[in-house]
Amino acid sequence: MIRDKCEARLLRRLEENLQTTVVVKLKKTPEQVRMLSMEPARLSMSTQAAMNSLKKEAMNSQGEIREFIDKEYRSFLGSLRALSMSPQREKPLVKPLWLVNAIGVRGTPELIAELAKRPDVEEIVENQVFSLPRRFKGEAQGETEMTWGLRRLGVEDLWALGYKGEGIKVGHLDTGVDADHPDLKGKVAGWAEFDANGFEVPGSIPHDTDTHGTHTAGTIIGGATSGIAIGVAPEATLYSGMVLNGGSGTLLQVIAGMEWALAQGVDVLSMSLGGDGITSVFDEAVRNLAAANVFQSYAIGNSGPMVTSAPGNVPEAYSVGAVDINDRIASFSGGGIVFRKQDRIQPDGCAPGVDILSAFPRANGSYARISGTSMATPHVSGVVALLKQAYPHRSAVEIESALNATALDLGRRGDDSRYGLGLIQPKLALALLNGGSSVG
Ligand SMILES: [Ca+2]
Repeated sequence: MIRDKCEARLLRRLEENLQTTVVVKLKKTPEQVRMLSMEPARLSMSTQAAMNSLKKEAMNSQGEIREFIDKEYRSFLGSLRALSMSPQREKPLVKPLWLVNAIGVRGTPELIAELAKRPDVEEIVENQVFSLPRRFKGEAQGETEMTWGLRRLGVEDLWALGYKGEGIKVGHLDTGVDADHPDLKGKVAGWAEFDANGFEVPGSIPHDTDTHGTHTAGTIIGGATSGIAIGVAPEATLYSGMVLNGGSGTLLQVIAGMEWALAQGVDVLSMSLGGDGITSVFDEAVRNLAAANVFQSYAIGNSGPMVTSAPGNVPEAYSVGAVDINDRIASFSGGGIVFRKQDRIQPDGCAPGVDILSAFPRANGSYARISGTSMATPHVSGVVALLKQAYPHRSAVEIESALNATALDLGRRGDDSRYGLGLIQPKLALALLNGGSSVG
């Protein structure tokens, strides 16, 4: 039984007889099956309704297994008492999730084996660690007034129409953020830090445990105090969750951050993170965020052609590849076909991601120029914030369709595994959302 439900890597760990943190996925309830069988566009659920439904389903279906874990530990303590011994193992740690119907459990191999036997358990996976994708030092591009990325996307045309992101909430899960950076000050409206087991750290205040989060935040909401505008949506507000402590984070940490972002009511979620290959727990999380009408822009990864990273490669996310100032795809930019049903070619599209100037924590020099699909992703997130401000009643699916229909085809003709549908063209997407012509 345990072999059917656990990955090989996790089984090896359990054989080493170590306390392990795992994510236990429960079988879907009939309501969850119904939600998953519908196209996100047709669910037309409000964010609040989607959240309430997810929480209710999780609460109703997780009671028994949580009781089982408690009982198992109580009986362990009881047997020790009978032998007059003191406990030599900790109480199992349980982190209930609701964005996916799963619980995080830190426990002994025996407990995990018992959980695998339960009929309500679908799968048990390791609390996988994600590390930041490789980053590449960038070269100067001789910009004035704004970064080449903002210029290439023509964001000034949208700004001129009054769309700078006002009233739009962007979720940002990363290494943290230097919220007092002069280009970010006053724009970080929400902050939370999560530990490796997915619990929120009480009393945490905004800080960057690396430099990556401040850089990606700068591309979304950064201002122009240096004389060069760095952010696509400088009037949007950022909800920043620290899920990569010093550059790496766990599956539970990231899922907890995704739950938190949804609870903040974000319109867009930007994640410049991921792990190469497929992580099944992300499928349900991404799907449910889509059902709650959140636009998800996620990096496709920096491992080059034929490799994609999760959660960017989940069909309901908008996965982003990186191009340079000459519209050439970066050699590191990922893509390919993920072999699952309803899969399409990855990435979905691309955005400026090479030699990108943005904010760095003040302690690290305030500005830096780096390259990666991590840098392309926040460009898309910022653009979606502008489009959402212009057309607040357009759904995440409609906005994605507009980006897809107006993308500038690059590379091989048509959709391809390097550029996806091509470079996003915000002004044309705006016109399409308005019902205007997409030809420009
Ligand atoms: Ca193409």
